[in-house]
Amino acid sequence: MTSVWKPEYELMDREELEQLQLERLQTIVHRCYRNVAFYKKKFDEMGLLPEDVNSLDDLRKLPFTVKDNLRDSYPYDMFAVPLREIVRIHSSSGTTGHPTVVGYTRNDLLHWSELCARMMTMVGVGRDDVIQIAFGYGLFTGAFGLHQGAELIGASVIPTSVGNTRRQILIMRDYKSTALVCTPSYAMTIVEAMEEQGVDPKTTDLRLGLFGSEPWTEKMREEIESKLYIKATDNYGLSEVIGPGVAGECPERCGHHIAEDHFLPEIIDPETGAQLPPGEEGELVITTLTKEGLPLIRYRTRDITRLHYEKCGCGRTLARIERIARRSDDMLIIRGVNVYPQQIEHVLLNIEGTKPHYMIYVTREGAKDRLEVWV
Ligand code: DLL
Repeated sequence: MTSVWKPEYELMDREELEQLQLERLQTIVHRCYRNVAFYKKKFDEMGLLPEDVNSLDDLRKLPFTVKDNLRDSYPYDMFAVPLREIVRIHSSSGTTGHPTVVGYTRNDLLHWSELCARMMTMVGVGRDDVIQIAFGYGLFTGAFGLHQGAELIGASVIPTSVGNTRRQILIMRDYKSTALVCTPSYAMTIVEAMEEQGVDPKTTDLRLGLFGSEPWTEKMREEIESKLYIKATDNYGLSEVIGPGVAGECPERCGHHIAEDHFLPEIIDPETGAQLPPGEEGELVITTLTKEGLPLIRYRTRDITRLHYEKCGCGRTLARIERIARRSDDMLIIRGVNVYPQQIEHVLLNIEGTKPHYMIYVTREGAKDRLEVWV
């Protein structure tokens, strides 16, 4: 059993957790209604008041939020605090045109670091680890989130960022990295490069992989584990909600514990929007319970999964989501980069001589996705 970062939350009695969730939900609903014009308008149209939320079941009454709402509020209109309260801005690709902009207050950053530390502790990261972060540092949330979490734990962080695979391998060997943080497909790229260069992975100190940001399979996990001689773990998150740190695997490997004290999860039928009972497959919807900069009510992630509430063998009481295998929209994740077909269409429409009839072919060469556009 690995250690638990915050037992008072991760092992919380469900009744107590639900009380905390309700109090936080009521606060967040008030914050959204008072400070975000989008929510005020939605609530008014639906004849709802923040006071109408008196139980967790009342969540059903509340409106959904979708990615387009964020896009239409570009860049800052969904922020619930004045810009001077925001200390960090990240963004991710939107469907067309505008990207989605996310802002963090100082408290949001503290929570985010805590959540990443929690998730990393869950797979066994400790202060003696040397963490090589091979996610791109920039607008993407992956690198910064896990970087902050690792520092909070007290591990040594090497921010190599993504790319320059030869240098990654050199650093991994010479700086004695014990954990690798990146997309599973980039881990496979590193494996292939090691094979090409005749580097024996056994000669590194690597023991752990923390992978996420794109779907991958058990088969790929087995391959990475056997070729790199590490334990490969999966973690899940999305920028709109906070970034990495939303949910992560424990050593039991029976799903990802979702940080329910910060995120209230639901599963809905993507067609009708109706809430589905635990264990049924549907779209994951998340309400943020503590966020100040960009609080979201019933955000539709478009990720398809199931929710389980049975107590886990690791002792954590937090609900688990199953590994994400697909989405309810047409977003593709190509080598960790989110791509919408509409974005490709948008580019084509602006190229003289092309017609907006096109085919997108996605193939795999080894572990690398390859996207071709036929026009
Ligand atoms: O990918 C956040 C993240 C960074 C998660 C690093 C884990 C590690 P976005 O770029 O906004 O944020 O993409 C979010 O990626 O809605 C899922 O469709 C997909 N996704 C993220 N993690 C996983 C995973 C980051 N472990 C979108 N398995 C999400 C499958 C994942 N899909």
